[in-house]
Amino acid sequence: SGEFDAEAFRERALTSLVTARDRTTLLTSCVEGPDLTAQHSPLMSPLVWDLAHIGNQEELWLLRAVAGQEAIRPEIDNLYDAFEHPRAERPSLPLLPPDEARRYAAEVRGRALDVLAGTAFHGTRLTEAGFAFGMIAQHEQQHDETMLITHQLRKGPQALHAPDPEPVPLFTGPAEVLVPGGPFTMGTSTEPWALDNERPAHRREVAPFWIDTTPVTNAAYQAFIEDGGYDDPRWWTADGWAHIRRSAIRAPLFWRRDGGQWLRRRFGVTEVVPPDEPVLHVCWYEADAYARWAGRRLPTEAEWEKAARHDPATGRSTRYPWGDADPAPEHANLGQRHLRPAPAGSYPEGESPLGVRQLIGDVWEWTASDFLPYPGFRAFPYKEYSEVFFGPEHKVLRGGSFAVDQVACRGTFRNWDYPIRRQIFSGFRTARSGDA
Ligand code: AVJ
Ligand code: FE
Repeated sequence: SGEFDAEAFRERALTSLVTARDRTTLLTSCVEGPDLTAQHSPLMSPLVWDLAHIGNQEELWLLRAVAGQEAIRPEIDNLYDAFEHPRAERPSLPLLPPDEARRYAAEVRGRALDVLAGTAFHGTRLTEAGFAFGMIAQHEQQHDETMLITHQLRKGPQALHAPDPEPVPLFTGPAEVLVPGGPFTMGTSTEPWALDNERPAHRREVAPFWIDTTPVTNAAYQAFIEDGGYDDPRWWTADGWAHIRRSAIRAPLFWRRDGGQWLRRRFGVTEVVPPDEPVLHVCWYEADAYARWAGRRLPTEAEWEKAARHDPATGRSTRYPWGDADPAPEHANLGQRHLRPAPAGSYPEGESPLGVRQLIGDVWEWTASDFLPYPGFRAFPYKEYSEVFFGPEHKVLRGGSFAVDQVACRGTFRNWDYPIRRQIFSGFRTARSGDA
């Protein structure tokens, strides 16, 4: 029946908020105070900024916007407004010290849970289906991924621990899969916690194309390096070539050549680059150049989503490649369960009807597309979530990484960043046009 189950949404909201806070607590308690207040990279905020910003956004959207409460500490709003202060500037602000930031976030959370218990979900657009609670759980998880990036950039001994993904036999399936041409439904109008930029659902015509069955591996990427890929302007766009020359980029971020092999630093540990793992920490320019070198190209965003959601048997778009069920551990590498992507070819139960693997989880996948609104887009609940980022300066990433929680991951979910960025957990797969 179409009846609204408020208890189910309350339960889902509560679980999502608790899961996010457990992760935030881990990420902000596994290092000492000085590591929380220091800036580990000009690209990132001090961890203690993320912590109080998480609390402040929750105060704005749940306590004030939904419940109409007065500000707890109105004087700190400006400090934690991401648009007031660029990341590079944040360490010089009079930020709440770690213990105060923790107390503030905890006080907001206590009140938010009271609001959740008393909310009728079929009210305004913000409370419909618990949207504001889902938005805030996603926001916290997105900052948890940001904080994990800060941990990766931090110098010093290992602070985080997690088991490695299960080893799998070397993937020997077909290297690419044909996605037939024709229209499919892109985006969503029914996913209750989908963000403004994923809406509305609309039909998209996509010509037939082939797409890699798995993300591009470190071994494949090393072949590009060994073939002189970083020294050959033929593979690079003009902007990409200028950028890698200026920045002296010759390998993915965190890689280092040692005699005959490539090493990389990963969360404070140096290891030999694993050949069968999806390549990580490449920028859009590197992904684009690799694809050209391979005689291929990056998939467009619409192609990526069709490969991930189109079910040729029904003509319907599913929520995930494996169907409509919420992600489970056998489907995908999500939620910081592991601190690395799983080997290419993992998670056969997560593959799409056409047999494409690891679209969700492991590594964010760069697409060829600029971040643009869908036809009928409406900014909600604020222009600064997506609208101010639309345009050719941001490229879309899809699918989520091992550092993405399931609450912030769907077949329709869109991420974006500058084409030079590679501290993020970014990889890619390639495509080619045609049906032959
Ligand atoms: C969607 C990951 C690009 O981190 O800048 C966090 C998410 N928005 N706080 C970002 C976000 C507001 C956003 N990304
Ligand atoms: Fe934020």
